[in-house]
Amino acid sequence: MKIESVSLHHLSMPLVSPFETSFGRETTRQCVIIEIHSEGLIGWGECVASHDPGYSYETVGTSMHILRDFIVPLILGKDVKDALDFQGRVSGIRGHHLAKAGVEMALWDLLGKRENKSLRELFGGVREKVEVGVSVGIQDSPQKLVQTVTEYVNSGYARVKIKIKPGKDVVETQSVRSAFPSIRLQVDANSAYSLDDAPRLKPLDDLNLLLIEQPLFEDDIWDHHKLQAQFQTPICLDESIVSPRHARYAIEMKACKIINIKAGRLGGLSQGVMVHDLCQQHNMPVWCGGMLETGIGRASNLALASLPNFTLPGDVSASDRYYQNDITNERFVLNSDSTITVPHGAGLGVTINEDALRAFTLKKEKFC
Ligand code: OSB
Ligand code: MG
Repeated sequence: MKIESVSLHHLSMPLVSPFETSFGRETTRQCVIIEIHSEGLIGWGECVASHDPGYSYETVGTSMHILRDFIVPLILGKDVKDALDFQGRVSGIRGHHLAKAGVEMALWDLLGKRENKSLRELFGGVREKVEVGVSVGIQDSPQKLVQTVTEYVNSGYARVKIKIKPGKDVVETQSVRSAFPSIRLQVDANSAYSLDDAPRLKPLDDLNLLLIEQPLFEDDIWDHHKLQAQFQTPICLDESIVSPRHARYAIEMKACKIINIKAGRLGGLSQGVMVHDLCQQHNMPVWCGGMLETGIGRASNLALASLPNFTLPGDVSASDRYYQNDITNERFVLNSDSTITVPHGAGLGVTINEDALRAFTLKKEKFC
């Protein structure tokens, strides 16, 4: 596919409610939307870097820089065959996976549109709808948390993830568990603890949780092994798994029992498929994480989550959990069985609301 132009749209979108994690609170979400023109088709991708370097060292600022100054020159005017061809071209750029993944997504959208196949078909996905849950941010009090969870449960989510941090963990999780004795419940610490905190976190092990996500530092696969040895509840890694290699390390070290797959963190959807396949070979379940995506990234997450080893519900909630107005014309809704239907149109299977895109754009840069 000859790459004729690349546009970078830096967006800021208001969230329907603030989202607080152990690393901070967001009321608007920023991201970079990537638009690639090739052979009469337009491909769209989403770079999930946010404004601050809290989840990842990458930000919208660093990703605009890496995209503009390094990635775009490697593909503009070139014939990029597929995702692996793209990965080869950008292999000299160390890190910056969120930036790379945004472009790879747009290339997949183009490939699908050219071959008139959905991403699900291109990946070999087996499901037409995928089980999903909701990720609930840190709340002011356990009472407020239970109230918020109740609203999501009432709207049909059958799996709940709550964000925790030191001082807002055991009591909060116990409150949700007593209010909902049998709901599928999990927690996410976003690297807020160290191994010394293990005794304090131990009561979580009695709450019948599906998993405890990323309790320790991003670069601490070995300490996660030590923590997993002390817990019955599966440890799940998110931030630590930045490549298929890291997935192998975690499997070999027994650092976790479950992996959260995010194409952005791994550097592209192709890498997400590779981690899926590796985990499947090792009987390790995976699920699809989320980054508060727009309809573009959400469509790609659903396609990925249709692969067979995504056996746990994903953090891919309905559009109305995030945005009153989205940049895709399609909105994703929760089915009555706590699933969301995987798009079936060519490529990502979504169309862009150009007015909304323009309204949320802080800055646009076009290269041709
Ligand atoms: O750790 O899973 C995470 C959002 C932003 C950054 C990191 C994470 C999250 C979420 C939200 O948990 C998941 C979603 O998109 O609903
Ligand atoms: Mg996480």
